[in-house]
Amino acid sequence: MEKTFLMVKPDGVQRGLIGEIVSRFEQKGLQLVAAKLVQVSREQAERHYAEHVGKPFFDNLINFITSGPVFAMVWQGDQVIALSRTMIGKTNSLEALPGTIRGDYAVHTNLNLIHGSDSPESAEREIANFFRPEEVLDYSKAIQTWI
Ligand code: RTP
Ligand code: MG
Repeated sequence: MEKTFLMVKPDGVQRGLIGEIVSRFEQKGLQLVAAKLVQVSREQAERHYAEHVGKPFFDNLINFITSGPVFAMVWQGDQVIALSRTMIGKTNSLEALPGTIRGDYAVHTNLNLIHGSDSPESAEREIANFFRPEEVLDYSKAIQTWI
């Protein structure tokens, strides 16, 4: 089963949207296998966003993601990486459609509430940057036994 790293960013935590965001993935039928509130260090943030080093928005992005606690999660499910990116919505707030998390709650590209891994390689690297292997639990949901 595929896993992805999802993270409610500091703006989502500040705005009290953790429950709403978790609820959407639960209601979709995805499975939560790890979660914790984290104050991200600069080093951890730079590892997380390593692909963006040198881009004009990099410093702002690191300042933002370290500005307050984030809610880090690992979710599991069939094609969960692509599915969760669809549910999150486009990066650009003007393109994030209503019905997506960003489309419903975010008005600015830099305050876009939630991160989601964009590939299996990113997911593996990002999960390892936030969770020890034993923090990612393995349990079955009853519904999965008969589909
Ligand atoms: P994320 O990694 O945070 O889930 O967002 P994403 O995949 O949708 O977008 P990505 O391209 O990875 O960019 C990471 C974050 O950097 C900010 N950004 N600003 N042109 C810009 O000003 C620009 N491009 C990206 C966004 O906050 C984005 O979430
Ligand atoms: Mg990204």
